[in-house]
Amino acid sequence: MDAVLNILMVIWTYFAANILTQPAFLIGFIVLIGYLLLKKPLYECISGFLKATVGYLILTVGSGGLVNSFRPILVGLKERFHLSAMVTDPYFGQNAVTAGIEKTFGRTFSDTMLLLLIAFIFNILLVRFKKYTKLRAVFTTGNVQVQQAATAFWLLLFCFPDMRRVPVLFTMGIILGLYWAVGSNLTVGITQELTEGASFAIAHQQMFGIYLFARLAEKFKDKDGKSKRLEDIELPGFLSMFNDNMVATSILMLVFFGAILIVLGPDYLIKAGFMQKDQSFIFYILQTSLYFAVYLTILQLGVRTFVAELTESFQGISNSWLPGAVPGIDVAAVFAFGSSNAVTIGFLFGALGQFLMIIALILFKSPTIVIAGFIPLFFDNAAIAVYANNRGGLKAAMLFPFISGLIQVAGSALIATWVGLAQYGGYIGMFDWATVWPFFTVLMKYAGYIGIGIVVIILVIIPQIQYKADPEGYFLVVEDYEKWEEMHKNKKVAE
Ligand code: ASC
Repeated sequence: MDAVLNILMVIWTYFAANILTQPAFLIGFIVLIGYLLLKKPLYECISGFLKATVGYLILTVGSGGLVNSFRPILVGLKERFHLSAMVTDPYFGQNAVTAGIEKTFGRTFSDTMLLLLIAFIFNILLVRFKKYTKLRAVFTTGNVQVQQAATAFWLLLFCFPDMRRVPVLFTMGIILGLYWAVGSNLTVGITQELTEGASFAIAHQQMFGIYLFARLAEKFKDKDGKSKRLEDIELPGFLSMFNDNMVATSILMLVFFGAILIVLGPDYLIKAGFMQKDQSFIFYILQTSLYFAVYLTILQLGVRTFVAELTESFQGISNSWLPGAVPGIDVAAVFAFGSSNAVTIGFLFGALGQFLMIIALILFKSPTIVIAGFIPLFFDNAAIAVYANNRGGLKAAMLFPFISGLIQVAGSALIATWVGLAQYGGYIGMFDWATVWPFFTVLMKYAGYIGIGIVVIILVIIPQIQYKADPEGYFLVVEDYEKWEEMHKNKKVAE
């Protein structure tokens, strides 16, 4: 019996380490299976697998390039001014958990893979029984699931320090599995609208945030339901150069990162190994800032390469195994839809919000000072702007990332100080983890096991409310987007 279990465990671990936590391959295999189920010729199945995997890997090059080039610049502020501050960044957050978990709770977290598998299977089952659960999306972004599992583990132990290994696994499997399914499901309708039926949802770290702001953005429509979106604006004269996304991104990033790099100064940049000794400071700034546009373009190419494959092949899976379901994928995928300038605007207004809140933390002598990490700053707020612009126009695309920026810093500082993670130097910092999860933590800390029950009930009810609000369109938006659009138009005319 033990031997069988061991073999199973080895297979699981292999699957989790190489596929489940590697979204490029998970998406690749989903495409392969989808095409096989559609009974396509084998060579088309293999082509699909390759295009999807290569496309996703290109996306990873783009988003990894952004993170690796711009994170050190922001974190550099901490080193340059010898600040004792916490960096909001999912990887710093994960490291902080690893560094502190043994000392704080006397535990190590070696069950990550097992937990991911439990939660993934639970997510699939929830979608399989969508007739009852009303859940339509499967979370496939394994790299962020690992970071979330680490943070959730800490939060749970903070509420229940004596909970043993198996109950911890079980509780987290249920709560995280539900959060993934419910959060991703929240983004189904708004993403279908944004992408005009590309049939995917978001599986990332700001799903509740995106949904909230996308809904609030509707308030910015004028009386005839229209909104002035970024793509509708044609700037005149010399400003017309901003109509071109690549030019606009380059100029804005030159100003933004140029200012930060000047504050850091050439001496520090050379000492820290960013800049070569004999390099011109001006050209260093120019090149570094322009790389933003370079990586953004790469990222968009990656998305365009795999999304078409995913849309087509997933029909194989939704025809047979998971009717009416969509895959939840990395939030960066939406940067290839809607207005590209929204991405830049969201990033900058998010930064404005975050910087203002950081100043407030300093002025009010907060025990925890935050250094704005690049990942929450960029990926959360750019995505919020893309959705807000699509539904409410330019003003929404500026206001909501700004508000999000304020909340990300304030929420992260509060929760990380309270649960004792701040002292280990990092917190995940993404929107949902500065809002939704602190709320869950309060519930569980003060209401104990009843709190766990309340969290589960809240999560279970959310898709039911969504369904009740639009029983006719709720599944149709996934199953037949064109028909849904038609219905929607007629409804608007009737109104
Ligand atoms: C995250 C994280 C990343 C990025 C990436 C965006 O939260 O951990 O590596 O965002 O998923 O494409």
